[in-house]
Amino acid sequence: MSGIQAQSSPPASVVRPAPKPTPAPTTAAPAAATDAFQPSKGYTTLQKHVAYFDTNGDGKVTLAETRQGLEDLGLAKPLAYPAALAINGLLGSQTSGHRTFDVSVANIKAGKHPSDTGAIDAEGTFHPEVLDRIFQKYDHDHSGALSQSELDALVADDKVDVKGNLGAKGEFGLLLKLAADRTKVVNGKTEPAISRERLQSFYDGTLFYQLAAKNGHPHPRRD
Ligand SMILES: [Ca+2]
Repeated sequence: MSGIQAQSSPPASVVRPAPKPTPAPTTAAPAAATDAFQPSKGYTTLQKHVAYFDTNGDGKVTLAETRQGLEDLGLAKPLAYPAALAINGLLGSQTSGHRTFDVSVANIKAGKHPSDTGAIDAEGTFHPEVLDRIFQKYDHDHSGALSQSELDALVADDKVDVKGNLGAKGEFGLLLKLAADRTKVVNGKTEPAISRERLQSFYDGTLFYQLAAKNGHPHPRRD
């Protein structure tokens, strides 16, 4: 008896299913075990937002990249370094899991704090309907823009923790400084304000790219 088993042929009456199309061979290397971006997976809105700062695309935002990114947005040099120190000092360790000033783009959702508005969910995806509710509640004159004091009221209402509350104040303060596109008169005082459209572009991750390009410093898009 031979050790090779004969292969039985299927009966002639069996109809074989049509062969499935074979996927085209790919030469792409398997994903490396790294927290660098994998663009094929698509970025969340929060990742797109922070990836603006990752100019060399290595998946980490260094202190120098944050400083440069802030300057490109129009922040004055003397303010950009302390702001970068605060941002990377807070988010570096939270997103990377060890003590570092490098912020992990892939894991930026770990840097979210409980005192935020909820317009970006835990996975880093933007929900426009939350922005609608924010405007219904805080845009008191229905002008389609939120002023400094209206944003202050929003941040105060969202306060859950002290650190997150300070972070939220800092974020909106910086946002108004860099991106205010309206003014509003509140209690007889003119305040800087940000329009619904602009706030939406902040949340959907496209605002920073637009502002820097307008300032003559285009950053590579990460989509
Ligand atoms: Ca980088």
